[in-house]
Order: sequence, then structure tokens, then C-alpha cells
Amino acid sequence: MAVSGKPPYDPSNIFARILRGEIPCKRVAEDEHALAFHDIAPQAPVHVLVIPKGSYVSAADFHAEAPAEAIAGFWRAVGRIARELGLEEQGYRILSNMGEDAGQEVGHFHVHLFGGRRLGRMVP
Ligand code: DGP
Repeated sequence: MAVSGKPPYDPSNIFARILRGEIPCKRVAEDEHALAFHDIAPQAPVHVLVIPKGSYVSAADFHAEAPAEAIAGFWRAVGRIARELGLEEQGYRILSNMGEDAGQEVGHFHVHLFGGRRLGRMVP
């Protein structure tokens, strides 16, 4: 029996397939820690997804299990990508859905980067 109820990582999830180059994406940036690409159904003028290269289901797994260097590299990449996309002046939003009840559809940790317009007040 599993120690916790957390779902195992499924290597056939859509973002794992994007990472392996099996399906295309509109790539924004890539380094050894992260891949960024445009969301298929953008909710803002800029809606980019940033994913780590390692196999982590969610934010909880990533922050608990990834090496410190991978965590730092990932978040530095998020900041750099926002800057390179020109989002810093107006501001932007970083969001990650953790678990099904929070709306997480894809079981590979990802953050949404929203910007390019004044964003509405965030409500749960
Ligand atoms: P979430 O609900 O937080 O798990 O967000 C998943 C996001 O992934 C959602 O905004 C739509 C996006 N998405 C789903 N499938 C694909 C795909 O094949 N390509 C791209 N670029 N985005 C996808």
C-alpha cells in the first residue's frame, strides 16, 4: 500500500510528451532547468506555461523532492522568462494549480504566467 495518497507520476502526461519532443509546442525559452511554452488555450494576452525538466506531479512534489539547485534554477527561469517577455513593467501573475480540486489537469508540475493586460482580482 502506498504511504500517502498522492498520485504517481505518469510519464505519458501531455507535458512529459512535450518535453520529450513527441508533440509540438510554441516554445518560448528553454534551459537545463525549465521549458516554457505558450498555453494552448490562453486566458490572457500572454499566457505561458513553465515546467521543470524533472518528473514531478505537482508543486508539492517539486518543492519537497527536487534538488535545491533544480528548484532555484526553475524559479530563476520563471523570473527571467517574465522579464524577457516584457511583463515586468505592467506586472504579471504566477499561478500553479495543485491537485484536482484546485483545477490541475496535467500531472506534471507547471506554473502559469499571465500578463499583457490589467489582470482581474484573483478569487478562489
Ligand atoms: P492546469 O489546469 O493548471 O493543469 O493547466 C493545464 C494547462 O495546460 C491548461 O491551461 C491548458 C494547457 N494545455 C493542455 N494541453 C496542452 C497542450 O497540449 N499544449 C499546450 N501548449 N498547452 C496545453
